[in-house]
Amino acid sequence: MRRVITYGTFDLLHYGHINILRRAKELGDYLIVALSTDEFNEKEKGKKTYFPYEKRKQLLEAIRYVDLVIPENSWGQKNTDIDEFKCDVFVMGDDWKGRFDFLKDKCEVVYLSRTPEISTTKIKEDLQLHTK
Ligand code: C2G
Repeated sequence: MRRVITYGTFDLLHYGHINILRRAKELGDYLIVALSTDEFNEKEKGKKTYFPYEKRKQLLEAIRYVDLVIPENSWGQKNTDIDEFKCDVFVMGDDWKGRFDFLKDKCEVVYLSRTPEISTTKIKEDLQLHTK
């Protein structure tokens, strides 16, 4: 079984996230999503999520492409995750291109193109415009 892993916050889940999860799953048979915890988001990413971890996890677990959701608590856990879950492929959007090449001695590293026109920031900005 070819196991794929990817990481992210996935807050205000949108079709750009679905696009990358679908393509990540196409690279194997089993997709693990390491979901950034609320604490990791706030302390390390400077992100305040709209939905808390448990809700974001619930949403991801409802996606047909996702087989397992685990917490992402630190930047440095990728090496141990790949070992622990015996991952064959590490996937991230190409906004991260090159940033995780150090994992290449453990598994395949694949950067997939982002869906350019959609982002959580854009959604929030559009909503603010429409509510004025
Ligand atoms: N993504 C995408 N298209 C978009 C928006 C996001 O393909 N329009 C992808 C990103 O490239 C990423 C994944 O969806 O691979 C999750 O995006 P975020 O939730 O923004 O994740 P990020 O904050 O980049 O966290 O340790 C790695 C980090 O946890 C990644």
